[in-house]
Amino acid sequence: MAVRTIATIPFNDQKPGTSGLRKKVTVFQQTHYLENFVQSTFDSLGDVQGKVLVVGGDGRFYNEHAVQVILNMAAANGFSRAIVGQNGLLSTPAASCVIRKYHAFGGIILSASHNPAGPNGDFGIKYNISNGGPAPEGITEAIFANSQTISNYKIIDEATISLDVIGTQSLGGMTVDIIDPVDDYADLMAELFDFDAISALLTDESFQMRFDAMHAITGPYAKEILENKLGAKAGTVINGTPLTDFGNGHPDPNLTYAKELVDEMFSDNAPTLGAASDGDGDRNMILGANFFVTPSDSLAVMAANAQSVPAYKSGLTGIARSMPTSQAPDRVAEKLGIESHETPTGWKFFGNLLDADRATLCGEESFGTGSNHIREKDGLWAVLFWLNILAVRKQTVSEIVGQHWLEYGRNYYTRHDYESIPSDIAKQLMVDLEAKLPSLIGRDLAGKTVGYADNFSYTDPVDNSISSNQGLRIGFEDGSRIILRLSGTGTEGATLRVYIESYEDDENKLHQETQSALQALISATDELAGITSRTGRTEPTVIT
Ligand code: VG1
Ligand code: CO
Repeated sequence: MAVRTIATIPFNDQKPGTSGLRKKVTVFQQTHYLENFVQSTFDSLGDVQGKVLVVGGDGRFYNEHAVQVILNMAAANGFSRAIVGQNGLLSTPAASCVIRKYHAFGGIILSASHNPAGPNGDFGIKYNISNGGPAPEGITEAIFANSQTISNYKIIDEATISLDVIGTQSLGGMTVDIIDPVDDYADLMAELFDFDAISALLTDESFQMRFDAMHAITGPYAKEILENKLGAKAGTVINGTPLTDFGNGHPDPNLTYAKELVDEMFSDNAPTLGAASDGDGDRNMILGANFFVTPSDSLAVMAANAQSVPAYKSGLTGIARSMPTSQAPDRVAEKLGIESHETPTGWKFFGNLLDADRATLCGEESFGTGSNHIREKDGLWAVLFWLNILAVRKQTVSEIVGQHWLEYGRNYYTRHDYESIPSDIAKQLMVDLEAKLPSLIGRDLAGKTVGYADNFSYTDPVDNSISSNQGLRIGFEDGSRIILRLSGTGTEGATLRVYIESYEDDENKLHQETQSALQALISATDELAGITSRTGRTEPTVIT
């Protein structure tokens, strides 16, 4: 098949954000738009002749079309083999697993995670490197630079692969292997966890579990692993058939968007464990009966109980969390005498720490937890980790977290999101607040003394690369923090994220309602940054 070189001109908006390039489907549907980004990606990788590429996505609208285009371009650019999930599907963690297992050169993941899907929804694309993790900033910057000067791309004459047929096909000299999207991932999970113990728990009459796949990619993974392999009762997995528009939902596993699950978990007959995952399967929410585990606490509890899980029995080398994630995991690291790391938002910053074995568990407040088993956050892995802990400790979720607070104290934590505010207002708010920061140090705010106030900058301890402008933070002498940053994954206006944390170790104050416990800091933030006065919003769009 002939390789064609197609002339094109740059689009000025192809800068990858926190997790790849995310735009409206209609933006991706512009002539050459997808092709430009794919060629810019390939051109940032050096010689790809003879290399292996993994391709798959979360199954949203435009997924299959994009997979066909990418395969035709990969063949034209000289890749020798592509490994593709059946029907173009691979959850983000499964893609990471497959890249590592088959020693691929890298992978392209098609996902806009939890952002709504469908013809009027969002689409996304990102490149992962050979360790299975998101491309570091050096590569994403090179991709953007290439996209600004691109003048042509390479593609073979239109050819279509049968994505539904497992097995080997050939495309313009490139081998295409269509694999089962679940098998490799399910095998890895069986290696990490005590499946016998989890199975005994799930088949116990007194134990009830509900997993909400939110009409997105984790349905087939959860059904295979929880119901088929581990014997959970049929119906444990709800909304388990992936739909190209995610059933018009917003598959973000949090208290607002996972409403069906949350309603059941806060009802009189609540199951013992509730969990949900997001559009591409890398996020997780954990709930007990009438109890919500914050993602920050979840990471801390997992770290403190890691010895219950076969893969982590021999100990953790360190724990890494993103900067806005609460400091609860740091306390566990301190007690275990292991390193703790604070990185900018986005999983790409954990890659070096995991590769250098300086962190075993990682997490973000945005419902992301993971470990060195792959290089992405991993929703079902986190659920299996909790099941393994429950199977060993034989206590409820709320008992386990309650005991954790008694031992370590509690980091009250909330995130307030203000979505779709005009970009210029959001940017000005950040500029003005940053200008105020130096004058805040030493001052009293919400009855607490400010210890530091800055714009977070991170120096990677492994390769010494510096990532600056990663969020404004105001830290108090008692450990409380206020953090503000703008989202790097949205596709409409700007999303302002406000993260608030305080620490409590008085035994009698461990069970307050979160928003009331943090009220003084919440009000102080509004006053300081002028959120209501500038945006006209009197309350956040989403509170997690
Ligand atoms: C958000 C989260 C961040 C996460 C990223 C990708 O980024 O805050 O923690 O890594 O989404 O997650 P931002 O820039 O919008 O705050 V996923 O599940 O959307 O791939
Ligand atoms: Co996601």
